[in-house]
Amino acid sequence: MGSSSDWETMEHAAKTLQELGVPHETRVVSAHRTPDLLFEYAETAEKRGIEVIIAGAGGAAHLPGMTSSKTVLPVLGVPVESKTLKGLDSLLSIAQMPGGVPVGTLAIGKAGAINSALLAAAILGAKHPEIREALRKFRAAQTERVLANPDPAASADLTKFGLTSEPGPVETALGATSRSSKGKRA
Ligand code: RP5
Repeated sequence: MGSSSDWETMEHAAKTLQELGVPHETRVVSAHRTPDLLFEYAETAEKRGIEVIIAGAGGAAHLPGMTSSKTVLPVLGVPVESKTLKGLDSLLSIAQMPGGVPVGTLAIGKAGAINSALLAAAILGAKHPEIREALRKFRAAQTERVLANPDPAASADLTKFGLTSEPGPVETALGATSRSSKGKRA
């Protein structure tokens, strides 16, 4: 990532990689403040056994593009949300690479960070079956969680609105309708 201030976002990538059991390292490498370190990091990554690089940066976010220019490893870019332009600057800086040097660009912020890890796992899964299986399990568990909680209102804290979970007149009426027109409601 370009700055330690990006960690709040990029920790979601690290946590997701950890959950999937993907070995990884996390580093602050700035395209603007430590350009020599960036070149060294990108140039030596392949030799060190790194297979995918996730680069998160904000504002005039040159890190992912410059990293990609110095390696043929896949580089995934996460646009970190900036204060002034809400990450639109980061998104465009990372996504709008000229033809020839690609950066796989994810969504702005936390969602992009999580998805960068999932996409990295999908890429690594072609070579490492255990990572592909971990990804399959992650997706199945996610589907299960959604199916197990179809009604957010059922688990909402109604007491903060001065309500109880006892059915009110409208719900009772709906229940009566439901019973009287059996089979018509989902
Ligand atoms: C970028 O500038 C970093 O990726 C960060 O998102 C942004 C601001 O950096 P700091 O000023 O917080 O270090 O290079």
